Amino acid sequence: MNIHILEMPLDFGGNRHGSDMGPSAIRLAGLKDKLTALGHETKKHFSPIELHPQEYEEQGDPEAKYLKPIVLACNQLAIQVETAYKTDAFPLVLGGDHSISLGTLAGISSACKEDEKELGVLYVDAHGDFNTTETSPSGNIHGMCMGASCGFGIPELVNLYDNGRKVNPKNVCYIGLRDIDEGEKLLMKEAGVTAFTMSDIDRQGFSNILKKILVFFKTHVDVVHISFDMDVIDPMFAPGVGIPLPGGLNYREALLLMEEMSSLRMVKSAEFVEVNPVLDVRNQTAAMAVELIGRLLGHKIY
Ligand SMILES: [Mn+2]
Repeated sequence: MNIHILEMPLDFGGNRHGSDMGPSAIRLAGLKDKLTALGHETKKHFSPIELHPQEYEEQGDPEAKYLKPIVLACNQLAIQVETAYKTDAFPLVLGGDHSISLGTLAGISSACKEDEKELGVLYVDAHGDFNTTETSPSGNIHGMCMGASCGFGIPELVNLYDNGRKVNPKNVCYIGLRDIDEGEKLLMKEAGVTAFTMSDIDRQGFSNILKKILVFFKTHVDVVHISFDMDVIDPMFAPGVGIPLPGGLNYREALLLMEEMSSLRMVKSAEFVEVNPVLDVRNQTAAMAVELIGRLLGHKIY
């Protein structure tokens, strides 16, 4: 497969700086060698954005911090994701904080619309990222990106790149949730997303939840995008993230999730976000991201 690696060194969406170094950390952890060993081509690898560091940008509205530079960067990313998809390449987006998913989803959604394909999203995250400026306690856009992609929130985000929502919330499946703000919880329920929390995993068992996820996508959509926030994984295995929360997926569960999604043969794009090398220990979170990408793109043990 031809893979376009799109690096998004952008950390405007969250409070803690450092995820702008995520793409370099993933690169250093051996992404290219991993993909090449799996027989993939990685001729295109670049950053679609030209940005000043956060320190030199205006924060702007405290209810939607750094809105302007985020919208600009996400528009640039959307163009490249759409181009990759249309040339039969796999767009692999490396964050950066989760706000970049606004651009990835805008690009893939636009391509799917033209193709008349129904798009679904597997959102792998400890958090809902479904706030609006009204419900957000922080004004950080990385906590609003999924809500806005589903059509909720300020017009600058909802209409980014293309007018209206990018994905039908009924086609969105969450896994790994363990911290959701009250306001966003109501909105997620109203929108009708499917959510598997860590408690669901504890009650039903991980492999049963996996089966449900595969059935969900087979019965709802034609194309799947994976949005993978490294904070879904327990900080014991992935300490280098902006908001570490105990009680997450373990190493093997995360790898198995990617293997199963690979076997579905419907995943046409993916992003791995919130790797923060400043908070990491010996680059292990970035190394784990490389392992996850490998499993998603065909690595089998036996
Ligand atoms: Mn997130």
